[in-house]
Amino acid sequence: MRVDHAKALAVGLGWLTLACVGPNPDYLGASTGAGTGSDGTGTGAESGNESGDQAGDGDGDSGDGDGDGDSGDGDPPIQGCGDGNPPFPGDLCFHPPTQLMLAPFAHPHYVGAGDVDGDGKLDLVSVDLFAESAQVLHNLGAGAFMYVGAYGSASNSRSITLGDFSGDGRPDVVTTHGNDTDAIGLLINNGAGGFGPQINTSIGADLRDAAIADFNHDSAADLAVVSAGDDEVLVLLNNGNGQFAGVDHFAVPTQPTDLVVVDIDKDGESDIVVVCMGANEIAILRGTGQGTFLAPLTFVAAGDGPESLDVADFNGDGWPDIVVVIRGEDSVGLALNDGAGGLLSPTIFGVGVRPRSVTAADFDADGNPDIVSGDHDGGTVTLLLGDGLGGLDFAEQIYVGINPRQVIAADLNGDLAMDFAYALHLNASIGVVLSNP
Ligand SMILES: [Ca+2]
Ligand SMILES: [Ca+2]
Ligand SMILES: [Ca+2]
Ligand SMILES: [Ca+2]
Repeated sequence: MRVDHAKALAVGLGWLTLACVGPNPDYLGASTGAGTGSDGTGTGAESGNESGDQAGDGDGDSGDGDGDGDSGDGDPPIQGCGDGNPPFPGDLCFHPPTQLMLAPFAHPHYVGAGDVDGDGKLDLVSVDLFAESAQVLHNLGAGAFMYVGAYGSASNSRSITLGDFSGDGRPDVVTTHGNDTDAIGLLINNGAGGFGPQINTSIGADLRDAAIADFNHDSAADLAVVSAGDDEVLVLLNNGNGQFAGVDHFAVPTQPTDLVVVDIDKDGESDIVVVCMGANEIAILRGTGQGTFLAPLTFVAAGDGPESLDVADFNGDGWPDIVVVIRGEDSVGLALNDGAGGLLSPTIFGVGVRPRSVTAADFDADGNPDIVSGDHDGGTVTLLLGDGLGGLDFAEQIYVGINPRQVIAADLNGDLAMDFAYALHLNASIGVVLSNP
C-alpha cells in the first residue's frame, strides 16, 4: 500500500529526540541524487557517501573538518535531527516507537491510512484477524491520535484497503475475509469521520490482500482481490456509485497472498503483480485497459515463502521494480524490472526474523525509495535504505513489540518526512514510529 504525503505544513515537535540517526556528514556535501522514486525520474545518488560516520550515529567523528557543524571549524551547517526544519536529503530521524491503543478486545493484524474525517490529516484504520470490525484512530495533528470507534462486522479479516468507491471524495474501506465468509466487506464513509454498515459479499475462497485502481478508464475505483483458496485474482468493476458489476476471475500460481497495481510494462494500462506464497513465485497479469487481464506469462521464483510485496523504481531507470518479503528466509528480495515489463530474479537482502510485510517509501528524503519490513516473529521493523542503483543498505532495526504484522508508510505527523505504522495484534494497538527531521 502506498500513501501520499499529507499536505500539511511542517510542525515542530517538542518530543524526545532519542531514536535519531544521521545525517551522514560526507553525504551532505556530496549528494546529487535528485530522483523522486517510483515515478521513474530518479537519477540515483552517486557513490562516495559511504565513508564518514561509520557508527551511523550522526554525530560525526572527532577532529577538524568533522562535519559536525560546530561554529568556527569551517564546516558547513548541517541539518540535524529535531531541528524543526523540513527533511533534508539524508535525514533519517525518528522519535521512539509509540503505541496507539484500540479497544481492549482488539487484535489488529492489518492497518491502512487515509483522511477519513476530511480534515487534511491522515487517519489510521485497522482491522482484526479474529474480532470483527474496522477500528478508527483520528489524527489530531503533530503525531497525536484518538480512538473513535469500531465499524462493521465480518470475521477472519485478511486485509484492509482504503479508497473512494462512492465518488464523494472521502475514503471508504474494503476488508477481505478468509475461510468462513470468503467475503469482501465494503464500508462507505459516513461523512462524519466514520463508516456506515458493512456490506459483505462472498466472492471467492480465502481472500487475502486487495488493491484499488481504475482498470477500465471510467474514473471509478475498481477492486482487485487475491483468492488464496482458488488461486485467482478477482477483479470487480465499479459502476460508479460503489456498486460492483460482477466478479471476473484470472488464474495465477498457487496461494496468492498480496498484489500491487502498477503499469509494469509502461504501455499505459494498469497491470497486477501478485505474489504467490504456495508457488514461491511472483506473477504478472497484464491489463488490457478494459478491466480484463491477459493470462500471466511472467513467473519469477521468489524464495521460500514470499508473502507481501510493494513497488518502486529502485534503480532509477524509470521502470517499476518489485520488493517482496520472504518469510522463510528472513529477507526481502528486490526484483528489478528487465526494461521490457518483466522481472529479473530477485536480489536478497536480510531483515529481521520471519518478516511478513514490506512497504517501500523514501524515509531519508534523498529521492531513492527505501523499504521497511515488519519482522513478525522478531518483534522488530527493519529499515533498509535504497542506494538508487538497485541495492539496499541496512540502516536500523527497531524493536517495536511482539509480533508486528502489517507495516505501512505515510507522513502521519505532517512534517513532510515519512513515518511508519504497524499492527500489533497481541497488544491491541497500532504502533507508530514518527519522523523527527
Ligand atoms: Ca501495462
Ligand atoms: Ca527500475
Ligand atoms: Ca531514500
Ligand atoms: Ca512525518
